[in-house]
Formats: sequence, structure tokens, C-alpha cells
Amino acid sequence: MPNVLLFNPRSAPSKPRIPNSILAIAASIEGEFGYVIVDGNREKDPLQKIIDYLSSGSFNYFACTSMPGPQLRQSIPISARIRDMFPEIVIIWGGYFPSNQPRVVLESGTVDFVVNGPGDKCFPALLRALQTGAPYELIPNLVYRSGSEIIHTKKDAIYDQDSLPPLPYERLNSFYPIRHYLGRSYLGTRTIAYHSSIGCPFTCSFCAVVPIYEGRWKGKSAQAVYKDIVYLKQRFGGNAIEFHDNNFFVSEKRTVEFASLIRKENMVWWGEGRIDTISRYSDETLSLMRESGCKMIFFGAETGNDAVLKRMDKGGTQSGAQIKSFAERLAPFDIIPEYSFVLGTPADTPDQVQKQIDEDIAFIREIKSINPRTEIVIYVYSPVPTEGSEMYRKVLESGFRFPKTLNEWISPQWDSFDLRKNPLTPWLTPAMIDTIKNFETVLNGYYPTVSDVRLNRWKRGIIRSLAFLRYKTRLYGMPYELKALQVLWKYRQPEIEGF
Ligand code: B12
Repeated sequence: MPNVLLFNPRSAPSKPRIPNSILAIAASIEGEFGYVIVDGNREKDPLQKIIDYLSSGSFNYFACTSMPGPQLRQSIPISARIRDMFPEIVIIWGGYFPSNQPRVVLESGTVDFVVNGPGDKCFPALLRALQTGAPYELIPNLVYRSGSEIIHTKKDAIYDQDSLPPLPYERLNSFYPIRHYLGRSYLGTRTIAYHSSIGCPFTCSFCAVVPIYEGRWKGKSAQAVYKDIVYLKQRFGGNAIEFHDNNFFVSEKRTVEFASLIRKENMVWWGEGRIDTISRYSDETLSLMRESGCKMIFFGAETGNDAVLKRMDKGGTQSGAQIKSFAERLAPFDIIPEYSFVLGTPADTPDQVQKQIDEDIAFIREIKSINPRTEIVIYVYSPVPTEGSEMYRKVLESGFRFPKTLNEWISPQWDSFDLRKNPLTPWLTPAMIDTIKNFETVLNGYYPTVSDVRLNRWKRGIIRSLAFLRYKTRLYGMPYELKALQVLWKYRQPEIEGF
């Protein structure tokens, strides 16, 4: 049986979570190909571990997942090293980064194939073709190089999620004890990361999910999700759930079914949804959700400006007025809305960009006054290649370009670009970025996130009183005293750490 090395590069070592991308890929070849898993989050020296495996001579394929950002710091140099040391090994990448940036990945000469989006069928089909020498050119969801050309095969329909093979948790447990993946969070002491659906029915022009899923969504049934969760609870002691779906709440019926099932398990859960979708949920559904353990929901609010929402192709019925009324509506249900905003989107003139930033800041303050428990996550806009969208056209007009080589993606400048912290975006001046960052620091000082489990009451009191005057007087400039405390106390930033 040919052997495959599956690699999950380090993302957030302080907070390892079950590596669902690699597990899904492992499931797709279970029983047909032999495999091992190396998780960069769990290894001091993953390169050495990989070299040890590959030196055994029994591996034919190196398969690596990669998101943009920190994972690239391992996926790029480690893949390049493997190419040098073991040129006969076929290198295959999948996940959000290569799916959105296949050209730069394949032109590096380091990677032979990119799996574009779901790999559940494409990956085993590719391995089969490579094993038997059969053509791979017609396998859907594949990107490869032919001379100087980058060829995309057709996109497959998205799969019925219940029909996919079960995730090989026991196999993962044999490489890395699953208990160590169930970390402490605001939700519980042993938090399960679970992915219950793929894609999203919307096509927002700032979102990396769109070029891959093109407005499509499919979820596992509530029963299948419940079965997995109960297994993770009983077998490994999980007591809380983070749903990592792009959009968990698309179907009210599925949410109700899941909430009814999970209610008796006494577990706290969290997921991501749309304001307009959940606005249409009935009061009974919202009560049931809370009763079943749903304490907080993450929403892409983006901006209170309806024209900008339109330019972002936010779709649906979301509006500034709805963002406000929804924050108010959730309060009595005791569900915390976690609103994320995208500030610094391109506009026709620098004045318009600045004006929009100021308006967004005012809007966030208004949300806080309507429902002070609303958690605010602020992103500086960073482009994704949503070809054909007005937003991306404006981005290109401004002179913005993605890196031309794979190594440039891990240069210090682009590294922080991926964290949406310091974008190399020509329409944003350093002063504008300072405005956003300083406001964020003061806001986080006055309203520290509840999700920071390290921040005790005493620390919260100190930082709040320090930030009080600045917040009230709107004097956000140079908030060094707050920054110093946030650094000292390692203040949690969901926008970097994820969730
Ligand atoms: C879990 C997660 C994380 C975890 C990482 C866990 C880990 N792997 O160790 C944490 C919390 C650390 C994280 C961080 C970040 N993340 Co993240 N993360 C996710 C999330 C929510 C789920 C990923 C997942 O498990 N999916 C489940 C699997 C089954 O789906 P999948 O990954 O798409 O895998 C399928 C295919 O892509 C493909 N595939 C994937 N890998 C491979 C590999 C091979 C070899 C093959 C053949 C196929 C293949 O096949 C799989 C099955 O069909 C996604 C959003 C999402 N819902 O997918 C965002 C997402 C991937 N993250 C994203 C980003 C931007 C980040 C950050 C950079 C910033 C941020 N704000 O979150 C940070 C980086 C910071 C850091 N320290 O790394 C973006 C990527 C956007 C982009 N431009 O590409 C996403 C899409 C969120 C979003 N909507 O914006 N993240």
C-alpha cells in the first residue's frame, strides 16, 4: 500500500484544535492508502519528524494543508526542503491558501498539485491516477501545471456531507492523544472543534470562501453531528463545542433539531452565522438555542453603511438598521452577539476612506450602547481574489498586487498582511490604520472581551478604569498605557487567534 504523509503546519500552538482539514483528507483515503499524520502544532521539530518518516523510503506522497498566515511559515520551507531532499516524492497541497493562490504555489516548482476546495473525492482519485499511471487531467477540483500554463479542472458539485466517510478520530488519537486537542476556552475546559457544514450560500466580495464554494452550502444532518459530538464527549471528555463552519445557521430546521438533541448533554456551544438569517429565526428557536447551550454567536456585521454593504456584495437583507435591532433582540435571550467589522475598505478618494472609518467607529459605539455585551472584533480589510466583484476591481485599480513568489508570502510584510493586521493596501494611509488600531485598543480596554479566560475581575477593573476617560472623550490617540497592559497580560485577540 503506498504511503502518504499528511501534514498540518503549525497555526496556533498555544491553542491546538482537532485538525479537521487533515482529518477529512485522511478519511478520504482510509483503507485504500496507508498514511501517517504530522501536526506542526504538536511537534517541536516537525521537519525532523517528516525527514525521519520519508527517509524510511516507504512514502510516495507528501500532502499538506495550508491557510494563509502562520501555517505558511512551515508549509513553504518544509515542502521546499522535501523537494530538495526527496525529489521523487509527489507534493500535493490543499486548503484555503493554495485554492485561492494556486498559480504562485505551482510556479514555485515546490508543489506538484493543488486540490482546489473539497478534497474528499479529488484527493483519492488523484492518488489512484498517480499510482496506476492513469490520466489525472479530468479529475474535478484539481489544479496543475502544464508547461507554463496553470490548468484548473472543472469544479465538482458539493458533496452530501452525510455520505462522506467518518473522520478517523481513533487513528488521529494513535498519533496525538485527542484529549490534548480539547483545549480550554471561554466555552469550556475541553473544547471540541467541529466542522458541520461546508461553503456558504452568500458571495461577499471580501470573503475567501466565495472563490472556492461559489455560493454553495451543504451541512451534515443534525443527527450525524450529534452522534460525533456525543462520541467526542464520551470517549475524550469534550465539554464544549466550537463550530468552525463558515455558516452554521443556514437552516433553522437543522439548528432546531441539533439544539433539541444537544440540550440534554449540558455542553456550551458557539458558531458563526448571518445576522439576516438568524433575524428570521423565531423567538422559540432562539430560546431553545440558549437553553441547549448556545452562549455566543459570531456574526459578520462588517459595517453599518448600507452602500458599503452593497459594495461588499453582502447579499441577503442585512442593513445597518438590522445590525442594531438584532443586537437588541438577542440581549433578553442571553446570547452574546460577537460582531466582526471590516474597516478600511477601498473607496474613490482618501477622504471617503477616512470618512467611512470614522463612521464605522461611531457605529460600533452605537452598537455598544444598544447592547454593551456585544463583542466587537475589528479587521482591517485585506483583499481576496474575488474575481469579477466591484470591490476587487477597486483593489486592483489602486495598484495592489498579491506576492509574485511563494517565498514572498512569508516575508515579514506579507506575513502580517495575512493576519489582517498591517495590510499592504495602497488606499490606506498609516494614519488611517493608526485610527483603527488605536480605537480598537481603547475599545478593548473599556470593554475587555469575555472570551479572554486569563483576564480576571481585578485586571478587568484596572484596564477598564484606565480606558474610561479615553472612551468617553473619544481621545483614542497613542493609547500606550492600555497597549502595555494588553501586552503584559497577553490580551486575547480573536482576530488573530481565531475565535
Ligand atoms: C480552524 C480554523 C483555524 C484554526 C487553525 C486550526 C488548525 N488547522 O490547526 C485557527 C483558529 C488557528 C485559525 C487561524 C487563522 N485563520 Co483560520 N480557519 C479555520 C476554519 C474556521 C476551519 C478550518 C477547518 O478545519 N475546516 C474544515 C475542513 C474539513 O475544511 P477545509 O479546511 O476547507 O478542508 C477541505 C478542503 O479545503 C480540502 N483540503 C484542506 N486541506 C487539504 C490538504 C490536502 C493535502 C488536500 C488534498 C485537500 C485539503 O479538503 C478538505 C475536505 O474537503 C476556516 C474556515 C472554514 N470553515 O473552513 C478558517 C480560515 C481557513 N482561516 C482563515 C484565516 C484568515 C485565518 C487567520 C490567518 C486569521 C483569522 N482571522 O482567523 C488565522 C491565522 C492565525 C494563526 N495563528 O494561524 C480564513 C482563510 C482566508 C483566506 N484568505 O484564505 C478562513 C477561510 C476563515 C475565513 N472565512 O476567513 N484558523
